[in-house]
Order: sequence, then C-alpha cells, then structure tokens
Amino acid sequence: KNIYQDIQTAKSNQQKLLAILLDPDKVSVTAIGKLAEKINQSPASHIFVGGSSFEGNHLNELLKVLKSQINLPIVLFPGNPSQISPEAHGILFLQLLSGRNPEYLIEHQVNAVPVLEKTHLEILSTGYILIESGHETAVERVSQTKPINRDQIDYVAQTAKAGEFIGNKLIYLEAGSGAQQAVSLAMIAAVAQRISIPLIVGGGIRSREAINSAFDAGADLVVIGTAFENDPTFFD
Ligand code: 1GP
Repeated sequence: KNIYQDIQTAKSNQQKLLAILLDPDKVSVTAIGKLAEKINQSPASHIFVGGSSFEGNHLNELLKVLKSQINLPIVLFPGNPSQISPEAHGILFLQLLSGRNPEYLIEHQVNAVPVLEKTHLEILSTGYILIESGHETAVERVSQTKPINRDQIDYVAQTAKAGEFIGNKLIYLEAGSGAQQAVSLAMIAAVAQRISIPLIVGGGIRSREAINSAFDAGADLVVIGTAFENDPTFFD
C-alpha cells in the first residue's frame, strides 16, 4: 500500500507521472497481450482502469491478465460501485466536487464501503473536478452534473482547495474522455499553485507536447486514454 506515498515522493522530487487509462468497455482480455507490450515500453508509471458506463463483467479477468503482464500499479478509476475489483492495487475514491449531485458526492461512496472492506485496495481519496470542454462528455451525462466553465479559473482553484481542506489526497482536473479541449494550462497552473496535494490532469490530451505542457504548468500526473486507445504506438 504505497501508491500514494510514491506519488507524493515523485511530486517532491519533481518527477512527473503518467497514467494510461484503459476502458474495460473498449479493451478485451485477448487484446491485452499486444497492449501490454506497448505499455511496458511506454513511460507510463500507472495504469488506470475504468469508464463511465462499464458494468464490470470481465473486470476481474482483465485485471488478472494485466497484473500478470505489466509491472505497474493498477488503480481503479470507477464510474460507479460496480466497477470495484479486488484484483487492482488501488482505487481513486472519487468525490465529484464540481457537481452538486449528492449521489456522486456521498451516496456511491457510502454504498461502496461494504465492497471495499472486503478488498485490500489502497483507497486514494480524490477530489474530482469536471471542466467544460466543448461538448457534453460521458461524465457529465452519467453524473447529471454540469462541468465548471473553462474561464472560472479562480473558482476551480478554490474548489480544489476545498477538496484539500475536506481531506482529499489528490485532485483530478478532468476535461472528460475524448474532450475537444483539454483543461487550460492557466487553470492547471492556478490549481497547482493553490493546493499542496498532488494534481492529476486528464481529458483530451493527445500529443507529447500537450503532456509536457501540462507537466510544465504544474500537473504531477497526466492521464492518457483516447490517444493510446486510438494508437497503441502513441508512445513509440
Ligand atoms: C478521462 O482523463 C481521462 O477520464 C483521459 O481522457 O481519453 O481524452 O485521454 P482521454
């Protein structure tokens, strides 16, 4: 159970982290072999597994195969409590701080407890902040919450700080998977300066340049989903 400690150590050493997000809806168990090879050759430090709509049928099997082929911490990034599996190493225990839907602020979390208590997953309390990105994303649709406007930089930084005060261990700035526009560099910078906990940024980041710019702006960990999904040679 040292995923969080390792993220903090990386942050204090100004070492940047990269997570590849695998959506179980889009990755079959049989396709893992080929992907695993690419992931092992990539600079990824973490694997995130999850999606907004996935119902969890082959999750255990998928995670077992991943663990056998990849030597990185595997962290669940669940859209709902059915996406919890004891086969991962940790879980982003998300609170949708940008929304005002009690289901995603506390109800799912309460319901997840009996399931989580039966696992050894490292629980990573994460303030999750959805930022408007040009079109309606799956998170917005599923959570029935409105993202925060791209221009409300100070309000987003304030929201992130509230998450830190509440006790979140991580803040995740999310534009949504496949977002047209990633979170702006100005917003990343403002949030990074305001909080002292590690900052995760994802959604719509599709190039090496965009990854590096997010790091330079202050992201500690960048999440890449769609770009790798569409092109497994992305990191070559
Ligand atoms: C989505 O932040 C992640 O939750 C990754 O987004 O699929 O756009 O890379 P992309």
